[in-house]
Amino acid sequence: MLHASLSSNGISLPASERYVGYLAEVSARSAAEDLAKRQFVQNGYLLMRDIVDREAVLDLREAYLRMFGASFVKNGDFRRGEFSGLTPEGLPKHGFPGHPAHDFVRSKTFLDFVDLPAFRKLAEDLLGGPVVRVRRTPLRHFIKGQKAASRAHIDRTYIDSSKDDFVTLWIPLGDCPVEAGGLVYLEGSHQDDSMAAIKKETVPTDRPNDPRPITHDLKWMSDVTGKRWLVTNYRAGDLIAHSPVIVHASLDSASDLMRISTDVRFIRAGAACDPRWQQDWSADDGY
Ligand SMILES: O=C(O)CCC(=O)C(=O)O
Repeated sequence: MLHASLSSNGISLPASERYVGYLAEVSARSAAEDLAKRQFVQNGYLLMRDIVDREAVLDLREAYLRMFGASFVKNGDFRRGEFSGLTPEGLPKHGFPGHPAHDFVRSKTFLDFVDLPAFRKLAEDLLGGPVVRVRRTPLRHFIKGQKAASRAHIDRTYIDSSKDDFVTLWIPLGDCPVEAGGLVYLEGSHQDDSMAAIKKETVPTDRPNDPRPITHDLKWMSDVTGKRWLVTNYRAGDLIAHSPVIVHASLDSASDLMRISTDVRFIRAGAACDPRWQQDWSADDGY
């Protein structure tokens, strides 16, 4: 039982064992190890601890947050990155042109990070052959009190791909305890077609005109599937790889520590890549 009050998009998710569990961890240091590959196939995700240099991750967090000016973070501490409560005046919407995240994903600092050989190697080990990095790489940034989070979805709804040709690496850019609103996964959902049988009209949604997200109500999703949401306290240096068919979402941020993360995607070399994902990310691109 977690001693936290959890919600996603403002809807509460009971922190009981019925609704919430912990993500499995492997001690493997590389996805080339059989144990790691087996876990990825079995669970639909692979959580790896301390796989990226923690200081390099914090350097990236700092470089991004500095773009907002010193008053944005508590005590001027960009590496920790707690929200001061002060947002710069005239800030465009997150990731829209003119917002720091929009510039940052086009910067050498960011591209050097996402092009680290360790990420490519991990993807190659999981997909079992050469891969190409998908260019569109979102930078996520959630702040306490927004009651905004990623809705339950599978990646395949957003990017055309064959299930076995594609992998996402979700990388927290800083420590991200459960209450900071990291990524959560619906246990075993990569092996379950039951969602297809649920009539779309019965699904609660705060986006009736957008067929891509499944729902914003994680408790409902858990009730209807009988499955739990799996959480963890992510730390700078961790990453989680996931399959394009596992249902995932995120929790609302309820911590001063801002949740900043990126999702780096790889596709098997030679497989067709969705053309919409071959441009740099811009939050207004509609994809
Ligand atoms: O970081 C998020 O909130 C969403 C990320 C996501 O859905 C993904 O990496 O596939």
